[in-house]
Amino acid sequence: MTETTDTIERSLVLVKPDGYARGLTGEVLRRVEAKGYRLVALRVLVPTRDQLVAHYAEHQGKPFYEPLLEFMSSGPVVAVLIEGHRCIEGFRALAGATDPTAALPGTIRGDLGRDWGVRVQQNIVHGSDSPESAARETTIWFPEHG
Ligand code: DAT
Ligand code: MG
Repeated sequence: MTETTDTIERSLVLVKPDGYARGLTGEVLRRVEAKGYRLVALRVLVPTRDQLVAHYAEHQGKPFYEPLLEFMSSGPVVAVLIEGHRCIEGFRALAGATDPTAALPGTIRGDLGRDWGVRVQQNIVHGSDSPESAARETTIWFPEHG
């Protein structure tokens, strides 16, 4: 039997208002499941300002911060808790680079996103960038799983 000491990771994924409005939720979930990750929890909601301030605390004061909060509260998002070994790194690889123009074809942002000439990049998805971020973000979007 193969033994592993790895802890199974969880990552917090958001389908952002642009992805939801464009009907891309299914395509994002399809890619997550095709990769082999498990969906643990899923919720459709319009984020509150408090949730977004907590979620994007690291970006407070940056030029795109207010546009980012305005964009993220502009409509429903789909919050998804995913699970699997190294899924934090794995989902970031599926998502691609932050700038959807530079994101490689084959990635969610590269295949489905583009620049719309606005002050904040609308790039379809969010994914936690570390185990610490994943734990913090899980308490914001899925307190029952935090
Ligand atoms: P990521 O979502 O790839 O982790 P991030 O955490 O640095 O990127 O930024 C959060 C979001 O803010 C990002 O998804 C899009 C937007 N953003 C980041 N940098 C930006 C910039 N220089 N100009 C416009 N929007 C930006
Ligand atoms: Mg980030």
